[in-house]
Amino acid sequence: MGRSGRPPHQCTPDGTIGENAFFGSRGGPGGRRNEAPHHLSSGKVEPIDFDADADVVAISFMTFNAPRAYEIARAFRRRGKTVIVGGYHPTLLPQEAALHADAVCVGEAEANLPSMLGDVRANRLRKIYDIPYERLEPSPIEPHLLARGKYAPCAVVQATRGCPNGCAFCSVSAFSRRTFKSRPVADVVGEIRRARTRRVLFMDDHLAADRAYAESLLRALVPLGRRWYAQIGAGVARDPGFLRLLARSGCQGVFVGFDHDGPETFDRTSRFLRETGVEALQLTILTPFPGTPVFERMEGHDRILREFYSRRRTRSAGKRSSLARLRIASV
Ligand code: B12
Ligand code: SF4
Repeated sequence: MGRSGRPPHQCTPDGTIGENAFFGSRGGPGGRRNEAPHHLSSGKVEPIDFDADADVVAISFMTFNAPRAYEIARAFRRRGKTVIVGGYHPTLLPQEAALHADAVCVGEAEANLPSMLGDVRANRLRKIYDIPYERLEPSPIEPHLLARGKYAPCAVVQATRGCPNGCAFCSVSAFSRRTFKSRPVADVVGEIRRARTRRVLFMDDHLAADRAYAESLLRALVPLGRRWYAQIGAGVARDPGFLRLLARSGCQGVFVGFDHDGPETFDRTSRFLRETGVEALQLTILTPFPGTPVFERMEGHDRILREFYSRRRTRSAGKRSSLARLRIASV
């Protein structure tokens, strides 16, 4: 439970950057400027400290919270802070994000953040940074940068990034340009061993996309005795050997996704739910995310309403009178 008495629901951000990260002028040892990040927070969990003692504010956001992220960026820039942004939405619509920030990271922070901070220091910050990153060595989050008790008490780990499947509606394949990469198993296991919690949440999009890699990771997890959760393609259900290995390695649950179209979807879904007794359910409508083939197709047919960006809440998508235009939405 968090200090507020409510369960902490927000995962600790993985990788190098939080939803808001402050880099800056807090004195380091001997009064030297300290350019390491000094606070990571989620705007949904903690109030944002607009007067933070920072030179650079880094903001990460998805499409659904872009309008709020732009408000936050404006507020910091009014206070003279340098604002850099990254994440799914800025990567997929960098020109739009550049209107609201001093610099935009397209893709992964591991490749771009050092150049961005170096250029801030040298007073030559550019608008867009798009340095590709071939490896996968995410920096584990430094726990002291997060407020204690406010985030879910589990280790957040990423073993693989990307997904080779290329579903037309999915931002992951748009972001990763359909690439898939994995970390050495020993590296992942080392990070999990060092984590102080027993629970582990993998941020991977499809942990079993490379079955041989997944099997070697699972075998290495067996002796650790951790309890873990991940997203995995439903196809593994057809492989009893893999399912046994999942169970032995400490897997407590997997998130699987199904996409259906057509009026029979509702009956099929409700029958499936009754038969399988799934424990957690997230139902979403088809959302045309920027950068995806679905978005391109709908935009080509003039079915995207741009007013999304001027609205705070967009909870509906679907037919709009006979025009059948779709609003970009997040549910
Ligand atoms: C775990 C997860 C969740 C969790 C936890 C979310 C959380 N807020 O902590 C849960 C299940 C709650 C969730 C919910 C939702 N999610 Co989600 N989620 C993910 C998932 C699988 C991993 C996120 C993650 O931590 N990745 C690891 C980090 C390291 O990656 P990253 O954030 O992209 O950061 C890297 C770069 O982008 C870059 N970067 C990021 N920020 C910044 C900032 C700066 C300044 C710089 C320099 C670089 C930089 O560097 C990082 C390291 O390389 C992603 C898919 C994915 N692979 O990322 C989907 C994803 C982000 N989710 C998505 C969506 C749509 C949602 C929901 C809106 C779904 C819904 N309809 O309700 C909700 C929103 C909930 C909320 N209020 O936050 C979409 C976003 C699409 C988009 N275009 O915006 C994704 C991409 C999934 C998909 N298949 O499309 N989600
Ligand atoms: S399998 Fe999942 S993660 Fe991979 S492209 Fe399709 S929806 Fe995205």
